[in-house]
Amino acid sequence: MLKFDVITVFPEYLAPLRLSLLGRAIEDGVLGLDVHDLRDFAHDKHQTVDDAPYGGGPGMVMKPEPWGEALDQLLTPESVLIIPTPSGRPFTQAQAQEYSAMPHLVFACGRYEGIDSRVASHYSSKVRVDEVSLGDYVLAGGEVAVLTIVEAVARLVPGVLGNEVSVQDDSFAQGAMENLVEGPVFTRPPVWRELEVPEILTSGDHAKIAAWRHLQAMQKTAINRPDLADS
Ligand code: JCH
Repeated sequence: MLKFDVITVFPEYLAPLRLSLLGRAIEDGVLGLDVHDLRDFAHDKHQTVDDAPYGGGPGMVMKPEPWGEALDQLLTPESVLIIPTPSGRPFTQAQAQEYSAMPHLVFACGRYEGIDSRVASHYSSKVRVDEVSLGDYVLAGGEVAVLTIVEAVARLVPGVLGNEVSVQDDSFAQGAMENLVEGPVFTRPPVWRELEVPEILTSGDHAKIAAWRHLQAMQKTAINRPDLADS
């Protein structure tokens, strides 16, 4: 069973993880999820989690001590500690696949200007620590990144999706669709607001349909994702 632990100063931010697909998987015991309030690990009267940055500058930085208390309690040698940050390595589908086979993922959600860097340094000698970025834009904290990463990982865990083949040919899935985004998809009705479904999709010629879909995927990739280039 893949267990997720999330540490945050806004536990309610993670509530959507209990809806829909993931909520069912948690209920069924296919996934585990616990969300922890960082302030519960701060022992001063005001449960302080932030302080001014050494060296000056704007904003506040998260103090290391509450993180140490929380992580000492939650991490085991089998855990991976994932820290969302705009300065992390870009999160990819390949990484989602790797995480989906692991037993325990612990997420540290920063706020303010981030977490004192000694937290990542300290735990790097004990467990795998991945600093990950969702993309080149700045969020207000790690929570939304964790919603994204947990959803991307959880749907790859056998028994979560319910439809095991449909994860195979997703855009970005490694293998099946080599560096292509998915082309357009259609369902009933055959005509909607004068727009017709491409005739080939109703032809019943599965080889032709596959070739057409591949061409559509290549065209959409060239237009929307020239960075995926080559094949
Ligand atoms: C985060 C912030 C200015 C951080 C605090 C914790 C991740 N891909 C991605 N974008 N943004 C994040 C992210 C993750 C965790 C935290 N912030 C806000 C603001 C910073 O440096 C100038 C750093 C943002």
